[in-house]
Formats: sequence, structure tokens, C-alpha cells
Amino acid sequence: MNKKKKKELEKKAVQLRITGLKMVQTAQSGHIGGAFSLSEILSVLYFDKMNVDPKHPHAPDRDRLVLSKGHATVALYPALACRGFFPLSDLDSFRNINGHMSGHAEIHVPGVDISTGSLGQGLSCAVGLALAEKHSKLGYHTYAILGDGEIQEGQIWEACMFAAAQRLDNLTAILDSNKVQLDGSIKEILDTGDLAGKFESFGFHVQSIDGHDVEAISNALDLAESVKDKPSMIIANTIKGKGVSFMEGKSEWHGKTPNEAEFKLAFQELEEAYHKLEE
Ligand SMILES: Cc1ncc(C[n+]2csc(CCOP(=O)(O)OP(=O)(O)O)c2C)c(N)n1
Repeated sequence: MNKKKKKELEKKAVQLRITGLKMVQTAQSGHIGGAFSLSEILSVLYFDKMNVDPKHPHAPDRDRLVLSKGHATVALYPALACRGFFPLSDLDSFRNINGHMSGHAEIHVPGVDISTGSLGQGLSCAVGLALAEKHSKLGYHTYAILGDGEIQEGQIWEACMFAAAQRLDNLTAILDSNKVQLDGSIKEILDTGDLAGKFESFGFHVQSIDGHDVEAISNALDLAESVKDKPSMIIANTIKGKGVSFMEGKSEWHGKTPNEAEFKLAFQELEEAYHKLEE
């Protein structure tokens, strides 16, 4: 990846965080922590990798993305808006009963392929989309984004087993391994242990990367796409609340709304990060 592209994707990731924070401020609600851990991943997917066209959101050959951790709309909607699926001003109605910007990903929002929110189910949907592509041969790739708390759901492992049995090499799952779930660390609540070993034993090609390094994400996605006969799992090591010092790694910021002073500080830190990237 050249330097210009790298900087562009890094800036986009910070822009997604700033946009997401504005959404939460307007709505006074939303999941910040697990959205901010995803910013670089979505930046690379939507601004480098995915074959999508906002003018044709239902194009049959478009790449599919299933946000299995469907609460992370504070990351997904800014990515879709910045990519041009709908105007940024639509985000002002986030979580408003009269708007269409629901708190969890819903297909009413342009660019969303599958409604999610009930953890554990999205990967099965992604597997279905990938299996359909094997039959239709439309040439699209399916991406699924999972939470590391989410994979405590049994259905995830059923979907993994099936994806491997069907040799779905057109499926890339990305695990947002931020080590924190709703009310504590993964280790404290239900230690998932050796994840790479587990996914490998379920028949996946597994990579483990720094999930905030846009170049590493891009390379891992390329490698995953080149693997034959196996689905891929990218374990992206991330930080919950990434980019805002007082939120990083803290489960309390899973879904808490900042107060006025906290918003101010968070915007300040993110804007400083953005300006630094512009230097
Ligand atoms: C089936 C189900 N149970 C519980 C919830 C409530 N819930 C929403 S997010 C969350 C924590 C998920 O943790 P993780 O997957 O690690 O998400 P992240 O930390 O990346 O935001 C829970 C329990 C849900 N949405 N669905």
C-alpha cells in the first residue's frame, strides 16, 4: 500500500469516529466502544476493498457485508454515509423513533445487506450469502464482522462448521477482538481461550493481525481472498473505544452516553488525531 493510500484510510477511520460521536451526541444514545474498535476495519473495507456502488445498492454482484455484531451502527452508518449510500444529514435521526436510522443494523438503511442485532446470528446469514454465490456464480465476496463476546453464542460455531464443510472460500469473517464485552473483559466473563486454534480446528484459514493497522488489514483481506477451499477468519486485535483515551479498553463505554465535558474531550482528541494525519 502506498503512503498516500495509507494516510487516506487512516484519516477516514478517524473521520468515522468523529461522525459516529456526533451521532451519539445528537441521539444521546449509541454503542461507542465496539464501534470505535472497528473504524480502521470499515475504512479499509469500504474505501479500499469492497466492490460496492452506492448508486446501485442492490447490484447482484456487489460484495456483501454482514455486521454480525449489529449494535456497532455508530461505525457502520458513518461508513455507509461517507461512502455515499445516503446523506450524512440522515445520521441526525439516529435512534429517533420517526427516522429510519435504527440503533441496530437494519435493511431499511441503504447499503445494509442483512438486519442484525441479536448476537450470534449474522455469521449464519453471511454463510447463506456465500453459499448462494457458489450456486449463482455472481462473483461477489461476503464479509462478516463478529464481536469477541458475540462468539460465545453457540450458533457461531455451527455456522463455522457448515462454512468449512461447504468450502466457502468466498467468505471472510473478521473478528473484532477487542477483549471486552458488555460488562467486563472476555477473560473474566467467559474466557474463549485459543481462538486461532479453535477456528483452525473448525476448518478456517486463520490470520491474526493488528486491527488498527490499515496496511495489515488490507493485506490480510487480500490473502483471505486468495485462499482456496476454506473460509477465512481474520482475528483483528483491537482496542474497545480506540481513539479516545478515557474510553480505551473500558467496558463501561460499551453503550454509555458521554456527558458534555466528556464529549468535548473526545472530540478534541479525535480532531487532534485527524489534524496530525494531515501534517
Ligand atoms: C442474543 C443477544 N444477547 C445479548 C445482546 C445484548 N448485547 C449487545 S452487545 C453485547 C456485548 C457483545 O460483546 P462483543 O461481541 O464483544 O461486542 P463489542 O465489545 O465488540 O461491542 C451484548 C451482550 C444481544 N444484542 N443479543
